[in-house]
Amino acid sequence: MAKYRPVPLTGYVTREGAVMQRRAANFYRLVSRRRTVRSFSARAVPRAVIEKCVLSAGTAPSGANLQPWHFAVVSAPAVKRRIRIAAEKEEHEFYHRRAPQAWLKALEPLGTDANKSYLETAPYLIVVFQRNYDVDAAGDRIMQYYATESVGIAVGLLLTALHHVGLATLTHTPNPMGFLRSLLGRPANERAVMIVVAGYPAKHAKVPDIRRKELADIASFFE
Ligand code: IYR
Repeated sequence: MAKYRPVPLTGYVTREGAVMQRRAANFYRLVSRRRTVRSFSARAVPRAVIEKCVLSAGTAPSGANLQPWHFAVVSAPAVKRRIRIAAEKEEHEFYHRRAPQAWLKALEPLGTDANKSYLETAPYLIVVFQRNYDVDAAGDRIMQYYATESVGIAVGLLLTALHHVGLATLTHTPNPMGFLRSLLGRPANERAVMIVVAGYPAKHAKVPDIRRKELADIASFFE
């Protein structure tokens, strides 16, 4: 095991008072404009932008810093098409057979259905994989810690980064999504957890009329 050899904290910027207040307000304004979008434009997005956003996701904290994620970035039309076909097959089963009535009722205000044409229209599908164990040189398994939480944080950063650069996003979770590992040739120790769809929104994109909870509904303060 590697020994603890600390280095000085660099890159930290001290901010106080009004500056901190203003930055908090500005950041909230930025992220509160993020909406999940389900109709995308085919307009191209530079790969370099996506690369930086993926790097941003990779800055997430992770259990024992094992960084248990992999991002399969798909822009090839033929691969997007295969993902769409496989996802729609699962979604059709979900909407017409598997989903309990209560789940369908909960989804009603979002207007979702089994049609996943955006999986082909959007320029980028970022398929997020979670590594459930690692394999060392001797072929022995290395345990991962808090992989689910770590990958969740990374996806949060990915969405925030993509939103920040001016791209619309959608977190899509085909159910089940085992097909993604074989389709993308990922190893057996990885499991697909999400497809992050990214691109410009369609010109007249519509979104559901949703509200976010108030501070008092999501936080309690012990002072
Ligand atoms: N995976 C399906 C269903 C779906 C489930 C939830 I929970 C959502 O918030 C949205 C959709 C689909 O993509 O349509």
